Amino acid sequence: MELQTLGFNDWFQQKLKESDKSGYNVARVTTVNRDNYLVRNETSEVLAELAGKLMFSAESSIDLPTVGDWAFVQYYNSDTFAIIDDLLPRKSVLRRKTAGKKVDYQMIASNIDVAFIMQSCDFNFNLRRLERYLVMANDGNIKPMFLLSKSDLVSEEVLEQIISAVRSANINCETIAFSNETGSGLAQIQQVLEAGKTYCLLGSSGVGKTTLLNLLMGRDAFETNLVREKDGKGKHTTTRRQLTILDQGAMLIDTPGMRELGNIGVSTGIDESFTDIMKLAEGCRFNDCTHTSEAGCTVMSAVQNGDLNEARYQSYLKLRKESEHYELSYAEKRKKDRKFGQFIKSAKKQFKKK
Ligand SMILES: Nc1nc2c(ncn2[C@@H]2O[C@H](COP(=O)(O)OP(=O)(O)OP(=O)(O)O)[C@@H](O)[C@H]2O)c(=O)[nH]1
Ligand SMILES: [Mg+2]
Ligand SMILES: [Zn+2]
Repeated sequence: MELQTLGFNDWFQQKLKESDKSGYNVARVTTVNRDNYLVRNETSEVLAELAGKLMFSAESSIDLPTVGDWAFVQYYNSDTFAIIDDLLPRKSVLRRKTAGKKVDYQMIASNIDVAFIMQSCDFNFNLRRLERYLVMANDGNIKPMFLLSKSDLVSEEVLEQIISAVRSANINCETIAFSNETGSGLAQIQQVLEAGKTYCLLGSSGVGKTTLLNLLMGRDAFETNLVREKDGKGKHTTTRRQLTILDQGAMLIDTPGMRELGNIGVSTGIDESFTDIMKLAEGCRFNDCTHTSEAGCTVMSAVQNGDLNEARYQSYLKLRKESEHYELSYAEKRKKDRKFGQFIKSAKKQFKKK
């Protein structure tokens, strides 16, 4: 096996050249556990730990390894154990705002080519949530695809209704309806998967992410679980992020279901996810039109005459407002962190002088 088969391409090769770490080995982070990692290179997958330097220099959890990262490592004990010294730059990231009020990001995965956003046809289908995931993928520079799982649970009519609801919401990302149960649509998913590319499964708990992974692997390698009948909610069966290499060479990252994708804290990605609105906005009288109160706003007139769905318009405004608010708070936080860093530095200097 070569590093290329694990997704190491010209982009990373260039970053490697530009770095001053030519003496190091390079390996891909395939599993993130609570206290350690698994990293994989051409020959093997081994347990790895963080170098102290990396651990202590990390300002936030986004500076630490996440699944999919390429890392500079040193091997020990006849190559059975590794220390992660540093990370190569990330080509793409999936990240979300941390839960609660804290202003920070939580990494989901990195160096992803395609994000499979999965919703099940029964209780889970929700356009507004889909829009949030799309913004997250676009923000991270990742191609999104929509997977509608459990198509066996609804009639053909209902399935058609769901798909046309996606279309009429102007969401134009590729959509595949499938069933792990009957196998319908699986061939379409298999056709999408390319050797050497990395795919990430995203979606609520219980929608069937791990079941799909097991099917694609051809065996029950990972645990899945029944969902509660009452509300169709899963119980978070998958608890860690893990990169699996399929026999045909594509890499698939399974993630624990996200209970909720609240404020996603993006800085970009909204315009790409609302191209219909961007297109309408070209006709607005003012270049800096906010589409909320201005005269000659073609976006608002499209809502009025029914060309643009009101709920989609509201969803756009809401995501934009959240994102602006979050960007401000994040910039503020980084400023404070830096100030604190400077304070510690000068305190240390003072201390040394004495
Ligand atoms: N009817 C039906 N059930 C399915 C399908 N896919 C998965 N299931 C069932 O849904 C339940 C949850 O599946 P999982 O694969 O564990 O779901 P998950 O998305 O990995 O959930 P988390 O790991 O908690 O995020 C299991 O009981 C599966 O058997 C499907 O296509 N049709
Ligand atoms: Mg799972
Ligand atoms: Zn406007």
